[in-house]
Amino acid sequence: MGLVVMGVVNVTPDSFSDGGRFADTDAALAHGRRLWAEGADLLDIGGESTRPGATRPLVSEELDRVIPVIETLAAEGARVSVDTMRAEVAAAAIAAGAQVVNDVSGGLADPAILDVVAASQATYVAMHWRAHSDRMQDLAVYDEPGGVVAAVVRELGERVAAIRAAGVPDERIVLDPGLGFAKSAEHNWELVASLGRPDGPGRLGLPLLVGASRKSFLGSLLADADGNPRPVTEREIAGHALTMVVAERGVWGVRVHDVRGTRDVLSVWQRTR
Ligand code: PMM
Repeated sequence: MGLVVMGVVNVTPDSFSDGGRFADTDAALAHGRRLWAEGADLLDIGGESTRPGATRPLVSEELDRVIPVIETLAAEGARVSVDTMRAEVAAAAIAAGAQVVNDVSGGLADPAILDVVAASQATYVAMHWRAHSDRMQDLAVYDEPGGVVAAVVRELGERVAAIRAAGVPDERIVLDPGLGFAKSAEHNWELVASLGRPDGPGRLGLPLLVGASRKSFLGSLLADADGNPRPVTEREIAGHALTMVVAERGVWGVRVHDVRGTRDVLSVWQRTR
């Protein structure tokens, strides 16, 4: 298989990127079906917004949001991942047909999630993360030698040790540098630059997923002359350019909102190889 395209289906009333338009089950299903038809390899269903400053939903709210969507899309033949930090939600999602658990906390928020994954056949995506959204930007400090790249590799390496210790085999582990999570725009660009480099996260020897789509570091890159960031709905082309770059640098997959555009980019990329 070529590079994996993970299409984002946020079932949250407060997601920064889609304004909560897919907040109800039917709308989320319609969105998921569309992304699947456009060629997503994986639909990433999430019920907790990780927007900086967001407050957490109750477990019951998160379950109510994601489980009916996962159940239906999986029954229709889509390959589904659940975007959750909670063991209870991961277990219910796997039972409902999810084949991938995408944990932005890499097992730090709820360590029992690693046991749930180990006891299943699910693939586990472990993202670099330092704290929940209400205080993550306070922790965007990387003073150690080697800066953000060395810190992310070291901290992801610690997560890998914990994931392996829980009994998840390497064939089922994917790592993610966590662009935008406890990171400044500069930190994100440094991490992107390190992909494919011997000191980058690839050095951990596991496949990498990158989620850059619509994030604010793209908005600030494209700011207007007065310094106003490019609005979230107008960052798609920049995101596609980044997909091309990270594809060239050997990542396993990308997590994107615009599946159709991403497929176009990858068609061009693959045709040039
Ligand atoms: N970003 C968000 C949510 N989940 N999961 C992974 N693995 N990597 C990411 O970069 C990531 C994620 C936040 O973005 P959104 O609100 O647009 O979904």
